[in-house]
Amino acid sequence: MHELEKIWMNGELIDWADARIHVGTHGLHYGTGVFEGIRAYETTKGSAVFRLTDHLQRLENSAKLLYMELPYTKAELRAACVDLIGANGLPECYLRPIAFYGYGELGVSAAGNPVEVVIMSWPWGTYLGEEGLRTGIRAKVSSWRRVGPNVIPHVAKATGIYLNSMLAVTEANRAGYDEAILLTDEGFIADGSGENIFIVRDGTIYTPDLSASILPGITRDTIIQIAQDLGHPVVEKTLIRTDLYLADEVFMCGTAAEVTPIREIDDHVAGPPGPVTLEIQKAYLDTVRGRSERWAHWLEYASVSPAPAEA
Ligand code: PPE
Repeated sequence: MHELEKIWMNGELIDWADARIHVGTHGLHYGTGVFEGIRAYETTKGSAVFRLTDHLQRLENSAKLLYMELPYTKAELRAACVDLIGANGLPECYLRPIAFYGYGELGVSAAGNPVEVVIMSWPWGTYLGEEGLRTGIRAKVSSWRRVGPNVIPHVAKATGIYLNSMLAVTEANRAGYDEAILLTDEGFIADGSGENIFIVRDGTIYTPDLSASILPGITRDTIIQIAQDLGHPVVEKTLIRTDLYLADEVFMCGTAAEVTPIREIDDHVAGPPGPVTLEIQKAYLDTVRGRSERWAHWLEYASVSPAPAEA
């Protein structure tokens, strides 16, 4: 991992190497944490964090679903993210706020454990490779199903739920594919291990609705709005596996993955990235990089002072 200078931990900016926790931490044993993934982009107006407040709102929602009370307000966490970017001096980075039940009592009930809050930042290049972004990736429908809404709340970006994603992506990678596509327990299309999914057919864009065991992705929401604004009809509905195979275009999206085309699914060729995918990918990158006035309200700026001159 590319280490930076500082990590924000429980209200303080501390040195990277000092951000440690005890092995008896509740979240380590039971996956009782919630987190976010946020990107900051270097723009002509400085470091712009994309939809920071929306990500922090989702963090707050995720905590609520885990009966967890965050010891910091959204405004405090927002300031912490901005301070961290400034302290690390890297205008283009990935931010990872995480809140988890800490060290106190072991036993499944989280009661009696403090809530620890940490924010890391580091440079994260493309999620599925530079080439994947340009020419598309190969995906495989996973034999692992998504957890249902009454198993673990999939609306929460909770650490423990990612065991499901880890199994799926590992299986797909071992079979020679770049990414997994997970189905719901009922067999409908849900999402990727770390992305939401869209298909294009006959000029309409489709994506699974929020009841399909998916994370309410902020990139998903962004793309729905951008696509509609560009004049494309977008329909959120239940999709079946064969919709993937018969689609004109398929792409995945997420903070880390941005807009990644899919060129092959289960050995069915979807083809090179199509015109709608490429149009949306460009519009998304223009938006996050501050080149679109239309969506300028989604950018929240952090100031990064230039590195001090060498003495
Ligand atoms: N579904 C899942 C399962 C998911 O993990 C993500 C984010 C999304 C959808 C897209 O959500 P959003 O980022 O709000 O558009 N996955 C994060 C990476 C996970 C990882 O650590 O690896 C991310 O993109 O930051």
